[in-house]
Amino acid sequence: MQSMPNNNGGKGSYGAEQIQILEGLEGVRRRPGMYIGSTGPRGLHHLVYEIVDNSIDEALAGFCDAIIVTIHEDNSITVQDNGRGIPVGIHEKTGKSAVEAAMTMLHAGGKFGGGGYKVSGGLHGVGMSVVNALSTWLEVRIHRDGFLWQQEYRRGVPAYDLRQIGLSDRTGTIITFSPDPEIFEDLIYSAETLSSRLRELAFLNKGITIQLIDERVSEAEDEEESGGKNKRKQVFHYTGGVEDFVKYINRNKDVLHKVIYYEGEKDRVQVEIALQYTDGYTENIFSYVNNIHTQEGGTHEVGLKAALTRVINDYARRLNVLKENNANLSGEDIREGITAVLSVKVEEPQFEGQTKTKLGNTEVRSIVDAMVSEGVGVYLEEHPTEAKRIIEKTVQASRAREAARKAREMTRRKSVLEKTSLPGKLADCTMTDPALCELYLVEGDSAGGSAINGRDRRTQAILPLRGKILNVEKARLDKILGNEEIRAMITAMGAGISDDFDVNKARYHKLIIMTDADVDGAHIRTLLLTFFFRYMRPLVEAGYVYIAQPPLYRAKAKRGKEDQYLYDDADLERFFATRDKDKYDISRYKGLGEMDASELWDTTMNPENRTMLRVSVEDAVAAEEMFTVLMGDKVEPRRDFIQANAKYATLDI
Ligand code: 0RA
Repeated sequence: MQSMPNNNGGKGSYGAEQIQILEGLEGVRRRPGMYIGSTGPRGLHHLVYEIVDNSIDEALAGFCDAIIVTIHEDNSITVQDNGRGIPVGIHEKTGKSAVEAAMTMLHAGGKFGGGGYKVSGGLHGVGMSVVNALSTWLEVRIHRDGFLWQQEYRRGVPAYDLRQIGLSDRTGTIITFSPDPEIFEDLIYSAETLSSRLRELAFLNKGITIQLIDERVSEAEDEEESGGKNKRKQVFHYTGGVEDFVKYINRNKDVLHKVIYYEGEKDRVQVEIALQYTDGYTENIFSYVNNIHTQEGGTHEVGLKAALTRVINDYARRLNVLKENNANLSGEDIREGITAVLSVKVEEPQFEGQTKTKLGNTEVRSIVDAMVSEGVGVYLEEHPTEAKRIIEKTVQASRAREAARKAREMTRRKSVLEKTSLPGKLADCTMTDPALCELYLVEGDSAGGSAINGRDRRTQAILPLRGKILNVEKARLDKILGNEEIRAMITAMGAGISDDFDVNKARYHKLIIMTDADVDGAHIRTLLLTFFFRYMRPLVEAGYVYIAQPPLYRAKAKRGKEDQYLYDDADLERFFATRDKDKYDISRYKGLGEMDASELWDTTMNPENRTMLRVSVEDAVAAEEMFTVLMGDKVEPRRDFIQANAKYATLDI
């Protein structure tokens, strides 16, 4: 049995060690953004992932197979696992229990483990002490060595030494924490945000069972029909790993064959890859390193793409679909309609790039390349019918791409010849610094006219769009480039499209979608978002895409000066909670076109007082799913999605 914790830990001497710890925790509280990215919803949810990651590590080490995350009614969180339990023995150097060291010392986590390799860990990898420092209250309970142990902390500081509170015949760790309102802007947890990350973790770590329990949903409520979905308790458990992940992503799509799956390990790099072609046109590759979504790709993704291009071309030549004098199929042709999930686990990942989500380890490229060659190569050999279907698809893609290239060439040549290559309908702004410039996409010519008259012409450019734009989810690039509204947007933005889109060339750093507050407006907005998500995604990822919020009502006092714009029904209700409706003239705007130039400026466009929604791609898998469902061919899932989301007024990707 391990030694008992000494009980004069924090009390007797108040030495340099203790002061250092307090300073460390204080540093975290003073600059939380440095440790968890933000103090907004993202940072709040990051606290949960930080704790869960430790349990995942324990699972990867082979000692844990069940994790339960509970959102309590007061938005405190419990993360529970059946691992070995955080060690309770005394840490020699500090004289503290190992658990106290992990909870109070920055970067202490992981060090006290020894042996086994740590491949997981959050992006920031800051550990449990940061969660502790940012919680008003944290309690840890540990089943270990025959006892149940407990310790509590207040804003990171121990309330008492680790103590035994009972006997136990099992092992595991239970951590409960309450995020600090002094730190976080909003304390409400989103079950949806947590569930999509926990589901992802369950896919990426096959065999583990992860449960999410939302105690804010009453059991009675849970009994009711909720679209066949259990809202209080969700269980994620996948024995197929990333194969199940690809099935899940493609569940609403028409696929060309069963999922191709390969798993292997070389030089202590673990690789898991699953891929499947759909009859669609978009490429969806999700890559992960140590459970972290590598949004910017990296060496592992390069290895996957290179191998795929080579293997498919080799096979196409062998089938004689590609003749001796034909050029190779390009990588993009080969990836049209593909859904792939690549998960690698690497001991010492080097993360590079703007958001530190690009893998840099060069050795990983050839390892992934070799495994994909092997996996896909063998599959094609053993499944000639499916292989033929895949090759046919890539050849068609290649033909369409050639047509698109010609169409694009035309638009390019035009812009070289004519100096004024900007679209005729664009009312451009006079300033040229992209950081200061905004492009408004306005629904309809009449609202476009008001916007042009009402704008600040120095920084605000207006592009009126007529009618509905093309649904890009159902068209290939050549057809998309044939659409006038889309061409106008591409030339106005000036940064290209699709593979040659370069966000650094964007002529505006704010692209603002301004549509009517009705069903048609919402549809146009969705079409536009689909286009940006599919063909200018870096623009969305850079946070350059916004949605304008025009008011729905205007309440003008019949006597007196009060004149108030109200943005939705909740706003209206709030306003009249303390006022008498009979005493006001209330007008409801049916569309932007009903507003004159100065109204539009005052309510929606004036940077001093407007509110806008910034579109973000928090969760690429969820966004992908949303666009597939909203814009794709299948009617059933769309109806379900719209019904399930009918209560949400706004659209968030
Ligand atoms: C280091 C060593 C050992 C367990 C853990 C860390 C551990 C940490 C966490 C955090 C949440 N759940 C956890 N489960 C385990 C075990 C060392 C040993 O028993 O030899």
